[in-house]
Amino acid sequence: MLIRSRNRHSIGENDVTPESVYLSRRTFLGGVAGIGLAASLPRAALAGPDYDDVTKAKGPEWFEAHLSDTRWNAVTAEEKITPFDDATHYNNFYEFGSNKSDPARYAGQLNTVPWSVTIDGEVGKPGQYALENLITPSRFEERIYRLRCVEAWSMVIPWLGIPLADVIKRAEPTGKAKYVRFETLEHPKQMPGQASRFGLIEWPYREGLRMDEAMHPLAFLAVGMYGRVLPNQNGAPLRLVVPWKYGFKSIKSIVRISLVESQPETSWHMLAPDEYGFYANVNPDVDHPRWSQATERRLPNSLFNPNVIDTQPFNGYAEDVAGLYQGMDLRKFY
Ligand SMILES: Nc1nc2c(c(=O)[nH]1)N[C@H]1C(S)=C(S)[C@@H](COP(=O)(O)O)O[C@H]1N2
Ligand SMILES: [Mo]
Repeated sequence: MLIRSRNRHSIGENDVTPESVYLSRRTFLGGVAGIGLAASLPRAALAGPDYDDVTKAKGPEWFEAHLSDTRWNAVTAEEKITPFDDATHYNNFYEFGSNKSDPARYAGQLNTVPWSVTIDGEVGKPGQYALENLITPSRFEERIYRLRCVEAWSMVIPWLGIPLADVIKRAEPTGKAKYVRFETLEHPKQMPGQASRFGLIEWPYREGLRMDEAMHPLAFLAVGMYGRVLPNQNGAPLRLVVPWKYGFKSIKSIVRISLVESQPETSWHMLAPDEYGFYANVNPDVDHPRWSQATERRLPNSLFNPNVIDTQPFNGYAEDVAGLYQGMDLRKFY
């Protein structure tokens, strides 16, 4: 099994900053859950983390009910979790505008309840599924992942959701299913960026994965983050998270998942094929034509503390995913 708690750098009792105490507790819980002993933990420990800087918000009833059976810390990152305020006020979601502050300002207009997702193409069980019916057959998991944008900034976010593979398996892909194609809602009334004449993207926003990428245990469908329902600006009510790829692959507010035979068109690739590839694996050795990808700004940062760190191959998940690309020229398939 490829998923395990990343406690290689587990923190000792003697590190006394509140941050590291916090992290070591989380790493411990992750490790225990990872080897199947969670049932023997005291109930309080199973209640899940308390992200105290978070603006709490209740999700739909099914979401709140399903939370109590979450597998917390299913995957953890060694780094500090990005403050909630940064993760929700520095966003890319062009449906609401192209400035980083636009999604927080305008995404409240998006109506996410009720929500349904069409599953079609090369599947035995096509249909239009209410979001809750798509998600609740699986247990919620918390995945603390690095998110690395192609623009060379990054964050660490605790997502809540289920493995993408669960949804795909339940749809019963046929032998012809080679790729998975995703589509965001198109609704110019609620998504003012789609009504703008200056938009660059041909709506709806679309993304795709190769079948083996989509079935990889790290590929994730998020419905929440920081222990609560997903804020609209982060892609409510359903978004993809593919932690080893540039952020633009992690499509938000998904309404359609299609299993298809050939490689689908994807939004950023359509817009600038020389700059954004279909694969978009995080790679410090292959620069964007206009900037280096060797380093990244880890948020939060400032002029006085730029907080620049080295970018890792596959965003630090090489051990788990490099095998998917064996024999491929990653300069050609960027
Ligand atoms: N539908 C849609 N999905 C999207 C985008 C978008 O503009 N529209 N932006 C992408 C980009 S470029 C990034 S970096 C991430 C940002 O996710 P975050 O705002 O939750 O950090 O969302 C991705 N998903
Ligand atoms: Mo991005």
